Amino acid sequence: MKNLALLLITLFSYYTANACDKCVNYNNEDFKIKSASVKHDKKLGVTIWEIKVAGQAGATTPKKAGQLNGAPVLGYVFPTTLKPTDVGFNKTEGIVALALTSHPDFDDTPIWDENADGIFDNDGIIWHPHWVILTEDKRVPGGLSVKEFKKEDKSVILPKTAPNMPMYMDSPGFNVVTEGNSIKVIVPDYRINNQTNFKFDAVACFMEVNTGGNSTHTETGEKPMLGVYKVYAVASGNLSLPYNVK
Ligand SMILES: [Ca+2]
Ligand SMILES: [Ca+2]
Repeated sequence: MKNLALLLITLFSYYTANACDKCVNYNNEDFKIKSASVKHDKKLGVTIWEIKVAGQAGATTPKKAGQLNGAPVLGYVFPTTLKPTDVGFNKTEGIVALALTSHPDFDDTPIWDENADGIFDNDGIIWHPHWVILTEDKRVPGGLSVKEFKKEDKSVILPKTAPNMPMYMDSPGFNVVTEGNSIKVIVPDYRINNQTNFKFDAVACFMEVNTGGNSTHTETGEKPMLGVYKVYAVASGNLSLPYNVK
């Protein structure tokens, strides 16, 4: 835990010192975090994760890039002290985060139809959750990326709800609700191994997809497949994951 906190503080110092030109467009009150909470509702057997912002939560979504390479992704992200195995991954190094994202250029929830129109591959812009494993990554200004693996790596375990992509990312399909200054996600207890005593933080950030020219991306390429390019706000101010489930 101490090592994780140190890593996060180092990363925080790193990414505040770097800039990203196009992410400036989204740096508004909708990503200015005022508070974050995770509440356990024992009667319903769920945790309710919430971020409150100064503006309208979820009202700002990315402008289409028109292609997958360079596609923008906006996120309200909860880094946690949960273990990768608590959310259905194999044991691996990194920070388990629940990321609420919007990205109009692509759909990565093939088994969910979040806008309920009968079409399963057109929901990318609708705010939806992902479990991700974040690792330090100096190739991007935000200093973090979603952990990738080689397609042939047989030791990798992904949840059954994960899209078919070579990175530690799941599309768990939890309900996301935006209302005024609040964005919430509802997580059934059994989907987090009944853990209700973890710590967390909240981050608003800009991410970007990199598939390389002609989809030549490799996990050790010039840029990560999904990297953090700009952090707009951190609830704790220093990414120390100080908050407890209430
Ligand atoms: Ca979908
Ligand atoms: Ca749909």
